Amino acid sequence: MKKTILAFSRVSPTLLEPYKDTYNIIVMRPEFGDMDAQFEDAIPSAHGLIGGNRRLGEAELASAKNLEIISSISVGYDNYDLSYLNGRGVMLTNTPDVLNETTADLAFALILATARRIPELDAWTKAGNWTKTIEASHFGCDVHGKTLGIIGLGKIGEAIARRGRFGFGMNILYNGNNRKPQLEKELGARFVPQEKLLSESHFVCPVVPLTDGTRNLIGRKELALMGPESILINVSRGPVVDQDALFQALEEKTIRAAGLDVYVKEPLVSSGLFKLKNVVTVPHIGSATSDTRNAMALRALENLLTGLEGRQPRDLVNTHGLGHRWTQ
Ligand code: 8YV
Repeated sequence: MKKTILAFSRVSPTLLEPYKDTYNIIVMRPEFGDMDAQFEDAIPSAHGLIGGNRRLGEAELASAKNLEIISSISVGYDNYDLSYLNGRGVMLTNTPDVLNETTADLAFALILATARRIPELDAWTKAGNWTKTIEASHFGCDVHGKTLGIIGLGKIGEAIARRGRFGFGMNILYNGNNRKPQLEKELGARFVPQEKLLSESHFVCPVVPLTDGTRNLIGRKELALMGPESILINVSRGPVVDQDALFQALEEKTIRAAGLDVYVKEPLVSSGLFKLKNVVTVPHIGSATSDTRNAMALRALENLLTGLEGRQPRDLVNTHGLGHRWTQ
């Protein structure tokens, strides 16, 4: 009996083509109609899912009696109800590593864009306002030599820190669950209490997964510690930051600016943030380059096929949650 693979978000048509003789392949596409309806129609037959950007838990998967594995094309897996998947014995895999550098590039794009007010001054110039030499009111702030504070020095945080240290001669402060002595040696990174990081960093960058422990990690108190010369950069998950508190801090200029790639609600069609000049907003593009998204899809495909063949996938997230099934 051929197992069924459901691609529940847009994947390249060529990704699964080579496997159509081995598996029944269903690829959801917006042009085929309502995506939720396509998912509900296809999910009862699916043995393996591949895709991203869709919340999946009991409500969505109760009818998926054949489901063996969800291969997420993402490094974050807060979209998935892990305890439900563990109870069902369903494997969940993600795509770590392949997007670290691309996401770190985006973080630095936001650091530079906010510091030097690029989007604001681009619009100002294009509106024909540059009629005389610019003045102090158009000045930004430096990045080189400043202090970059990273909360969560994981793989992506490390890539950001490297850019800061070796690219811009920045001083690196970090906080998080784990000490990184090698990075302290290599980058001169200093582990400091979060309060010190927030009060001493010119750029504050939370790079943590979204968990109950990191939700609203940056709230009113933390923003108040940052001060009027500091800039918040968020390329992790929107709910890591109290977005209402951030709006107020930006509006009242109790922090200098923010560069945001992620939001509490996505997609974000309208927001008070869009009216503020001291915030740069981009639409969750951290991993959004062709090369990286292709690499992620291939990594997810490898995980999916390995799991459907009954072997342990490289990027199994819930190894322990599946208990006896896999020996570590
Ligand atoms: C996904 C993301 O990469 O990888 C993640 O966790 O945040 C996203 O950028 C993207 O949505 C593709 O699924």
